[in-house]
Amino acid sequence: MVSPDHSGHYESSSPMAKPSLRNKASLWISDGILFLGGAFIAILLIWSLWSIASPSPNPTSDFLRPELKPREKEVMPRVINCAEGEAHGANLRCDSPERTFYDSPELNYSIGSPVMDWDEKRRCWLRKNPSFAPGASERILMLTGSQPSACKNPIGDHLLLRFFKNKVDYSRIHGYDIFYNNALLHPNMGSYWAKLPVVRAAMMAHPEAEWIWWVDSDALFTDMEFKLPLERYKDHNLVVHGWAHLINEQHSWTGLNAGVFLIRNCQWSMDFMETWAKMGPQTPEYEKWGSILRSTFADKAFPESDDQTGLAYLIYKEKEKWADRIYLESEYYFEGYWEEIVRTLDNITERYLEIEKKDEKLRRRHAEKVSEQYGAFREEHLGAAGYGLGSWRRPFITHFTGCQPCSGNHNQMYSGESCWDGMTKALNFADNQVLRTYGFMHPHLLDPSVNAVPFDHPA
Ligand SMILES: *[C@@H]1O[C@H](CO)[C@@H](O)[C@H](O)[C@H]1NC(C)=O
Ligand SMILES: *[C@@H]1O[C@H](CO)[C@@H](O)[C@H](O)[C@H]1NC(C)=O
Ligand SMILES: [Mn+2]
Repeated sequence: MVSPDHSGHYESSSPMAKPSLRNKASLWISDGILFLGGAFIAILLIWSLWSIASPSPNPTSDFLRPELKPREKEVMPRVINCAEGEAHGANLRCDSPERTFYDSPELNYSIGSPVMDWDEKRRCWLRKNPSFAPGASERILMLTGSQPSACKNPIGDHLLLRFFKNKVDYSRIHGYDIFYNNALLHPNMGSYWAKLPVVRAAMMAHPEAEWIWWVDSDALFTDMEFKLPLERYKDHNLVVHGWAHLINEQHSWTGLNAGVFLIRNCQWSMDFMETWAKMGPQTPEYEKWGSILRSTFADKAFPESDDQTGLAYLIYKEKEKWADRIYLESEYYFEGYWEEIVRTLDNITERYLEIEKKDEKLRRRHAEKVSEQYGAFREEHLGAAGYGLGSWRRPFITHFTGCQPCSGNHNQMYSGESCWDGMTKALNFADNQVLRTYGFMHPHLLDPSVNAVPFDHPA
């Protein structure tokens, strides 16, 4: 086992983490039924909206609308009204002239200087910028990033580009904003600690977003259609992939994974981030925390305090204070260990092709903008697929824990080749779901070339 690589800022929250046990079949089943029930209702709802909205579009009348004005007229200055955007979506050209938290001289974006009354400050900003209010309670900002310098691995920057493209694709398909950071926002919080200052700053830069979704640079979406079941998290402020008994009873530092998390943009999260960050390398307590964490979580592989074990510690030791608001998601691949996933991708491709052969509406050509509709259609066929390990559903997020694309370091449990081939396979698996809306697909998962898609004439 190699030691954690501190040059790989942002890469892999638990650089050399071992796979954790994740066969909680009985838990899945009860949660699964709830979730499927919800999914079924959602499909019914979308279906009924669809049937109302779809009758006889009139292409000619929609096409060259006479009220479209010449461009010159639009650049004329106008009186700006912040409410104006409401009917048409967010107004990006208006900031309320009234004071908001941004005008306070005490404003500070850094860890170590927590904001007070954040919930009220956010609400107040939204009141003054009302075009952002519709949909605010479900709005998601995705965050990811990598180190400030070039990658040591010769193909590292190329891999990071592809991992980022995948997140951009997912975000575009679902209408989420995304921010990629590659500056070290706190000089002493490098490596896996670097994401905390980014999340903190993004909370303040995005008062319009309810959720901040951190996704590591070495994780990718392998189901471009699946959406976070936000309704399930309505009473929680932080969601991570994890298993309570592995943390609280087995005291395993891999009882959760901190490389992907969803955190609510609220005061609780401000406070939680401060507490969590107090275990980091920027504090005089860093060494002390290293030994506390290692004595509490016996399987922790290296002596330095790390964000993942720190999070597990807060869940285990400060239940009333924090854990009640932390949702340990274990039903689906909120993030999943690549080694157990990559080998299933060919079979999953086959299963999905079979479904499409049976259902003509899934083969219909469509605009990328309406992709969520087709995700809902496909869900009708996935009832028996299950979720997580052993399922033939596309895994939601595949995480290359233990393979560092940028530094090129990897856990000695596997070869570098298996890491880079696995990444290529997963990236192409995801890209096929995107490219097909553009009329093309990779013929197989290790082939960089593409073929035109024969939609209604399956080969
Ligand atoms: C913000 O707070 C941090 C931590 O308390 C401090 O080091 C920094 O100087 C502050 N920055 C500004 C611009 O006040
Ligand atoms: C893929 O499917 C084949 C045929 O059904 C099966 O024999 C094989 O074990 C499956 N592979 C994996 C990794 O699930
Ligand atoms: Mn990672």
